[in-house]
Amino acid sequence: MSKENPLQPTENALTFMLRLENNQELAGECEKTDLEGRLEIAKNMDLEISESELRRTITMWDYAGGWHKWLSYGRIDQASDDLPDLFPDFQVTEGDKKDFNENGFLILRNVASKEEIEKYRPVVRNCLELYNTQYSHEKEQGAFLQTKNLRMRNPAARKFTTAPRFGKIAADLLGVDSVRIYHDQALYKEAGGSKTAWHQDKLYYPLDTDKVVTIWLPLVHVKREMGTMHFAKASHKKGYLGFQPIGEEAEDHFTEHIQKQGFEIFESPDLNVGDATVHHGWVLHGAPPNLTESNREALVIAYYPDGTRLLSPVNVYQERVLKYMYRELNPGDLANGSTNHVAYP
Ligand SMILES: O=C(O)CCC(=O)C(=O)O
Ligand SMILES: [Fe+2]
Repeated sequence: MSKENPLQPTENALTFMLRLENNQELAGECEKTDLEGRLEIAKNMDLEISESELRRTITMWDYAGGWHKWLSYGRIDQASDDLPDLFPDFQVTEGDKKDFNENGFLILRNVASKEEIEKYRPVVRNCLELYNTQYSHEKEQGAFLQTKNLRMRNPAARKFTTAPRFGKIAADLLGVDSVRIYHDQALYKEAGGSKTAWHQDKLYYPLDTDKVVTIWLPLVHVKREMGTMHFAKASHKKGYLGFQPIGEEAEDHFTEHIQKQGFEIFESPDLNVGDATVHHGWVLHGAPPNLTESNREALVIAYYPDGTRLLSPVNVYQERVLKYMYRELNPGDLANGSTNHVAYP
């Protein structure tokens, strides 16, 4: 991920967004001005925020979908009517379930048709173009572009990321009747974009369950050199491996850990449009840089069982998630926040 760590919002920007939500008069003032004016208003409230901090915070943390109006970009209300329904008609086999439980990841072929993915690809691209904050023209090399919570942006994106086809795959692999979406995210590794360090996803999630699964769905044909994922086989069985937020340090730490533990590394093969990989919340995973001239376009969706409860946060990331994503809830409550849609059934 980029050096700035795009997962990190700033407290000031988050505080400003929450105040706008809870104060109509202030929101009215902000509506009358432009981005610069809004940053000036924040400054007068003792909240010093840079434009890029505000953009990044809104891009990554706008769970309810109401904050992006504070960027100059506006929003797109793309309709969903002419987009294909992705019915829950993909069969996960008993062998798939066994492999997933044993290894902590899985390659699934043809979860969608090429036509289906091609219809949705521009929808995801639109969201990225409007909301992403770190385009490569601002950098020397290609960036790793991340835009979260597309389902909150417009009906077209929602139809894709909340599709029951993907929800059923998650439910079947977790062995539960019903799943909710933790988040969805467009992850575009531009040509030259850097590697994804080894990490465990569940580190960030204040959820009282080990049953977390992410579907990683490429929107273009991806070759190994573009940065398909790699996994440390069966590492999910060890559970939490320590506070190692994604970054250079975690990369070094886990590289050594993998060697010591003797975990076999599985490199995901080339994936066709319509294929996907799936990984467990505790499995160690990462991806190489994009060494090609094309963008590696992918969408990821993370799920957990409906009925899961919230944990007391054990790190700063989980604290933020509780405060800003599950904002109407407390530790011990069911993790059924209004933005965590039931994706299946
Ligand atoms: O796309 C990548 O390179 C990383 C994705 C990832 O870590 C995830 O989906 O959990
Ligand atoms: Fe991950």
